[in-house]
Amino acid sequence: MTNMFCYQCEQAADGKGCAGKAGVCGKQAETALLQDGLTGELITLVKKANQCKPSAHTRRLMLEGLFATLTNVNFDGAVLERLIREVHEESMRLSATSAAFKALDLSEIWKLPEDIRSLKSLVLFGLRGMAAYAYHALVLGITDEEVSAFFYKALGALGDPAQGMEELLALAMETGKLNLKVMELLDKGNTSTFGTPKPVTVPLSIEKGPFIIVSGHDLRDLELLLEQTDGKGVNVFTHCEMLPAHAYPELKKHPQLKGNFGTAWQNQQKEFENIPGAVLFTTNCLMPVRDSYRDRVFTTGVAAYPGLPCIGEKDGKKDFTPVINKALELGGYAEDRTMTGINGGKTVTTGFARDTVLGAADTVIAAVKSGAIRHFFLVGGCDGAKAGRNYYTEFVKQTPKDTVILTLGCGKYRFNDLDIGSIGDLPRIMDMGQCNDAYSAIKVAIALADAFKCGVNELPLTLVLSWYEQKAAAILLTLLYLGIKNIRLGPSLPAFVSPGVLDFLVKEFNIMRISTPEKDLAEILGALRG
Ligand code: FSO
Ligand code: SF4
Repeated sequence: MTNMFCYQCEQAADGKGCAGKAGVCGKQAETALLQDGLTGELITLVKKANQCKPSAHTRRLMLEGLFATLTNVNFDGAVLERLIREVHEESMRLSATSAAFKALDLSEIWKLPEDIRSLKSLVLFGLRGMAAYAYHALVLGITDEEVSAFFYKALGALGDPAQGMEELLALAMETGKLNLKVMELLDKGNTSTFGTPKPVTVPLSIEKGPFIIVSGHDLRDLELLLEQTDGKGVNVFTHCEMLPAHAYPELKKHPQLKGNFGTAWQNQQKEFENIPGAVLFTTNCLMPVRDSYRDRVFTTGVAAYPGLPCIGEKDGKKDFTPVINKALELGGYAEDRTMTGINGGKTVTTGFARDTVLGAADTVIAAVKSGAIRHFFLVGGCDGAKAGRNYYTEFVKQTPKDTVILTLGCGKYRFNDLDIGSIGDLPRIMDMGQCNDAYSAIKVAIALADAFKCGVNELPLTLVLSWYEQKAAAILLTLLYLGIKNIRLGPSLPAFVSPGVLDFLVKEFNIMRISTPEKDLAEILGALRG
């Protein structure tokens, strides 16, 4: 029997790890072992890359390889086998000798002493998340030598048995530092390609007629699809993390980009049931595909699922004709269809990125000084299936009227259709974008701290985060690198954080697990009064 072990995401079985034949996410043991094999090959590749000059091909393979091991991205054994072969060949090419070699066996890392294993896992998962962002920047033509060199160094350290606690803790912080740089590069790529995001109200209803739903994070893929659907009578709707696309002028200019379909990723199997439209997954979070909609789902980029067509790339171009034809064949709904968010709202807003919020900085600062705004909460991160995630809905509902909620990532679907009013001209819920737009939130926090002449930790701001997969691990490392304290994290703490490492995080950063909305709000706002 083939046995797997994986504990990289928040769904890890029993809060410990998925073992045996399949994971909670639907990943089969064979796939998990291929992902481990691919990671071992990548660690071996960077050893060679650290000894000689890697090429642009080495970098692309490394990013694709890491991205393909992220939760809910790639379930396709054939694609993983191809990647393993390509990485091995690249290692051979970079080798000084032509002698055959065996790649690192990742299970060696799982056998290490608890705290070392925990820190190596934290760095590995952070690197996987960071690779996803670096890949999105790469497809927009943006790369950075310092970032590539860090990937090689950090992956190399994972395969080095001499690395101790001190070195690995420093490496974890450096991962946070470099992830900040990657998010900055991606922000630059997104804004220089698609324009500066502007606040926008997005309908949740679906208009009659043929349609395509685009999910995932890759704005470039959405742009290509929009260009190819111009004038074809096919509407395009965003799904999950693609929602912020509506705020970018270069994407919004396409009139067929109509609205947003459904809620967060974990509801897709229910929401896509018998859907009369085509679905395109550009990245995570892709769930095992059910028969009732299997024939209308496509993937592209690093996302893959056995049996689903994956739209490939040739000379920087992608041909989405099969997706468009499928939408035309299915025909869509016969009548406009009214749909709502999880709280019954018919629209959501997005596009409150750094330029918009900082553009209103004078108003914000005056509102804080006058007491009109008492506190900011950054309630963001990932959504997921656990019932405990209802915490975030209740938390937002219970926040006092003189507080503002900044949000990002797919966790916002728990509350982004709520109408909780505004403070003057400022809406009380402001969606800053996708999870990588944590960069925008960091810029805003730093600018506010400058304006108030204090540190970020002294601002009337509390971070209440939800995590699911490895991009959240990368962002958390960035926040810790920036010295941000008192983060509340939920719905549970990562299985890969050992008691020893947790002890360090609590002592250094006072990181804490969410409790109940009532208790946490009382503590946060009570501490302000005290
Ligand atoms: Fe969500 Fe999935 Fe964006 Fe993640 S759709 S969970 S952190 O992939 O990346 O927020
Ligand atoms: Fe389990 Fe998450 Fe790993 Fe899937 S990615 S096997 S749910 S720990």
